[in-house]
Amino acid sequence: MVREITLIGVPMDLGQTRRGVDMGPSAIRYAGVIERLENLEYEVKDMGDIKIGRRDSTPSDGHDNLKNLQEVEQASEELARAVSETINSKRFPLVLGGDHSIAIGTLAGVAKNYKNLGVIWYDAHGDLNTADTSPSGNIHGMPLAASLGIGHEKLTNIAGYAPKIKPENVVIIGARSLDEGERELIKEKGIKVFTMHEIDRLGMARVMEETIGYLAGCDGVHLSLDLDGLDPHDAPGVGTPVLGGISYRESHLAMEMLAESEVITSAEFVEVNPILDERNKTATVAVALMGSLFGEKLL
Ligand code: Z70
Ligand code: MN
Ligand code: MN
Ligand code: MN
Repeated sequence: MVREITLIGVPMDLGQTRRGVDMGPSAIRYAGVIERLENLEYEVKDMGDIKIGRRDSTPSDGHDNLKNLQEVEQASEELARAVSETINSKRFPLVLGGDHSIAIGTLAGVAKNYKNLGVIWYDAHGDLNTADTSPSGNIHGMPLAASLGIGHEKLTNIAGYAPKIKPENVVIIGARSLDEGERELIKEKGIKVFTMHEIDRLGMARVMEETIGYLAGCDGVHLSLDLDGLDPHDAPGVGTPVLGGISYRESHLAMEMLAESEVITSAEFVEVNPILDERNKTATVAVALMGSLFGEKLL
């Protein structure tokens, strides 16, 4: 693992309609992310936050089912530049959200630096909607589709190229709330998904072994971790809690196995909403998982 980490905060809340997720980066910093990583002997630089536009500041101009499209597009371009510059200076980009729409910009910045990027999408949701299939018009339900080159050109073409990733290089872990259009896309593209059913049946250790094996041909692997992948008992501070999720312990095991395999080359932790949280529990869980991802050991 690269020993130099750059933190990039993205106080984005325009990809969905609940307020408060824009405070996610602050909550994660308050939970001690820098100290946690410095204790593991990383050199950590916090570059601060990407600027986010105002909610509903532009008319929808016909993009009826893409809320705040213009502002999401602008922030994604800026984030993509920051992430790519980080990788160019041989540092590990650790992106703090913000809602999951930020993955569009993160992946735009990451993928241009790899020939065959893998992605682990740790989430209760597939985030595989487009304006045509989305039940909500919320762009945070679309970033994986956009990164695959599917959806509105303003979202698929961030940083001037598309697609960012290939369907055969994606693994979704923790899915338990998929919309009909997402199910169809998963089947059509043959995307690898470990739903909660497979996690319960196989156990997290086997799921992670298979995930790491499945992505073995990739020259980099991005971890996109939505805190709602965890069970709401363990991570209550998220906008869209879904019962029956991945436990705190299973999540630590997953991060520890990723650390041991040394496959992860960039990461983001998203959807932390301190307004909906219990005493900053979810940000604290996020930081604890980062500890394991970056090599913290129990003994
Ligand atoms: C639903 C939609 C979603 C995150 C909720 C929900 C999507 N499939 N994504 N929370 N992170 O509106 O598209
Ligand atoms: Mn437009
Ligand atoms: Mn998500
Ligand atoms: Mn989600």
